[in-house]
Amino acid sequence: SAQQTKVLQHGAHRVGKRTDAEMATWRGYGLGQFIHWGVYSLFGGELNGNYYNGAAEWIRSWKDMPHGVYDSAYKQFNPASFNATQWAKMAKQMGVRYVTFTTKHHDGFCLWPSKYTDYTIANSPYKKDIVKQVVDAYSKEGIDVYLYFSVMDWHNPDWRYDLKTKEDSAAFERFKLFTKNQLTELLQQYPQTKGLWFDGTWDNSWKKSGAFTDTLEQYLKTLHPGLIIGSRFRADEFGNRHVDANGVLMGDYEQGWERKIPKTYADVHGNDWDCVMTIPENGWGYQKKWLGHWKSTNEILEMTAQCVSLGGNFVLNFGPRADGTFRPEEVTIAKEAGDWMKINSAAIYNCEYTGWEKQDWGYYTKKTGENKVYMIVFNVPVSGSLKIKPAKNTLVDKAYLLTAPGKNLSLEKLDYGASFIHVSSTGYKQPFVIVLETKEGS
Ligand code: FHN
Repeated sequence: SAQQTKVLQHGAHRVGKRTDAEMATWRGYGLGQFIHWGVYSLFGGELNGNYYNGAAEWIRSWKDMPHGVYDSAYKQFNPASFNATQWAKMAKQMGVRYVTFTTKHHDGFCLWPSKYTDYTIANSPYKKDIVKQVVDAYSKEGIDVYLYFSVMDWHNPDWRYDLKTKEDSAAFERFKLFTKNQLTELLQQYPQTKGLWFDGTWDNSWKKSGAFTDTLEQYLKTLHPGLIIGSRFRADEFGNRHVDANGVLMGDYEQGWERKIPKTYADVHGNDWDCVMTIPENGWGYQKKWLGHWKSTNEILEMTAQCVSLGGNFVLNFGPRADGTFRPEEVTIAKEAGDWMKINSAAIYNCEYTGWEKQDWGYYTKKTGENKVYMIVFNVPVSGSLKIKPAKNTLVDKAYLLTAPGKNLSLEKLDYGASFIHVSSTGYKQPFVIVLETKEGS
């Protein structure tokens, strides 16, 4: 059927994935860390003994929160126990390969000494540049750094949700320049930055600025070749976000997978993508009380495996306390996930979608550029028989536990191109990995 294609000036400028080395690195990360830290961490979702039931980093917008109280709280932001090197070492031990750090969340407070506003870390009792410490410490550990930046800014008087009057437009012109200046400043001050992670870009004011957002994205990429920017940044000239009026992704990867994971490969439309996830049900900044379910390490590992099996990365959020320390639950998860990754990361790093039919025991991943498929096994059936059914023209040559190379597992052939691998049916506390060496053939 004939497809209606609109001629767009500010739609996608590329169809399909980026093919450069920077993006290949991004694609291979597998596991990442997100950190939400700022003035909201001082409250931890609480004010005078009452708990806000929204996400803790949104507490400024709670009806019970006087703006004056929130907006002067930075005068108490003095993270005596903050040690960026310790943060980076914890992340390294966990096995994450990139971090996304909040330079400025919706409240507008800047964790770097921006010269375009006074509402920054430089004017807190702490004074020192936090973004620089994070960028330096993580880069030193070999973890790539991405800067989270909220365009929506509750502190800047020129921010507008919509442009309804001339006055709105004039204010928003100033706001756009402010945004461009801050982004330029970040890239110039922290040249190790690999990408920008945008947020707070959903309001009409921004959606009506398609030409500006497009030009700004191109400018940032010229300033910083290789820079990675997801689909949350800009809008086309019709105000479409993520995908343009022709349904083509705008941005280097799909950024819509927040607290949700695609179920099938068809859901990702051939795009690069990552999933950002909270440990509690919702809430990114520090929350004194985690209400409801919070995820176990095995659930987190399963989400990681699921994302990688569908060609994406999994990014787990941490919300440090205002003093710069992590709550014990997060420390434990980082440690346990890291212990698992130490043994099994071969099945997570530089892996991609296999195209093999999913089976109930877990997830397949494939080492990019190699004839190696991993089975990350979460659910062993009571029979102990794990079914595998390779994609067309693929045969399994050998199977062995990742922890016992050289000790081949026997493959029982079934008559429809499938096989069984028989394992013990009980006794597992954690997922395990079986390596399949494959070759062409049928
Ligand atoms: O409103 C924010 C929220 O506080 C948090 O930063 C998340 C992280 O992906 N992004 C926004 C909601 O989409």
